[in-house]
Amino acid sequence: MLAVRSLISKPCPFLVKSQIASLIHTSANSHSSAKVAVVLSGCGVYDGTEIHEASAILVHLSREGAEVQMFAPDVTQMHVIDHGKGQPAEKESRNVLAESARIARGNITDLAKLNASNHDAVIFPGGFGAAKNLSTFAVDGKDCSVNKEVERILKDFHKARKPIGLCCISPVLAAKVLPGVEVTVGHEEEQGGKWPYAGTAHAITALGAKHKIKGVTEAHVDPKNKVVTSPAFMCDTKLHHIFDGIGAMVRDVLKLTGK
Ligand SMILES: *[C@@H]1O[C@H](CO)[C@@H](O)[C@H](O)[C@H]1NC(C)=O
Ligand SMILES: *[C@@H]1O[C@H](CO)[C@@H](O)[C@H](O)[C@H]1NC(C)=O
Ligand SMILES: CC(=O)N[C@H]1CO[C@H](CO)[C@@H](O)[C@@H]1O
Repeated sequence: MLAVRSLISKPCPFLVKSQIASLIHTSANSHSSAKVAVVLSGCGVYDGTEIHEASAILVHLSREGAEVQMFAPDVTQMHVIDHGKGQPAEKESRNVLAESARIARGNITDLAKLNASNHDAVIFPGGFGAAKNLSTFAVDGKDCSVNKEVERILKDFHKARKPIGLCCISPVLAAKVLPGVEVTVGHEEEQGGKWPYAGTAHAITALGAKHKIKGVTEAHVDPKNKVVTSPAFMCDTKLHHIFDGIGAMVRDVLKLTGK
């Protein structure tokens, strides 16, 4: 008892400051040299990219040493939602590329210019933009169509055997475009509100894909298709659990690049 307490309350005498710094450094950076494209769909959970998910992806990619370039389609948003009221702002119209530029701190490229041969992997954060602007899933469910550029990009990375990462609602894009792919959107039952969008798992199956049950801090890897998915905000939980699940997804994507 005494021994344990003294271990906790006293700083370890054998580690000098520089050693502590080098421990932190090695654990925090595995020096990936992968070039990763991140595809955004606006700015804000109800009409665009989920901002915390985009940020978590960028933090994890930065920590692992990857080189990032952000893209978004130059199209009008399906909706502009007043996020304070949770209702459409009827007379407003916004452009997906211009809104996504907010998250990219201005450094963003038209999705039409994304060429898979210039990147080692592609990652799609979630948010309703993926279901409203990158596809029509929010309106059409299993009968959805996918933005032509998004479809081209998913097929090109898949054909080139380059990994594709998706989280939250974005796995529906892969489910629609890549027949038989395995993805997760979390659990298949609501469990008293913990998984409010559990019905999406059934839509994934209806789209011809295979759904895999995963917890929020986990990622699922489909090694055959090199597709990596994590539930993120499909789960009603604390932000750090979502951050951790996205970290697992990012690391598995980077591992599959082999860089
Ligand atoms: C914008 O992103 C590109 C691609 O990642 C990078 O090469 C360039 O340095 C960035 N420009 C600025 C101003 O940050
Ligand atoms: C993509 O880049 C490769 C290599 O730079 C090039 O050969 C190819 O034509 C490009 N494709 C498109 C659609 O621009
Ligand atoms: C305004 C609008 O609805 N824009 C597009 C958002 O994205 C979907 C899917 O690509 C399109 O069908 C919409 O036209």
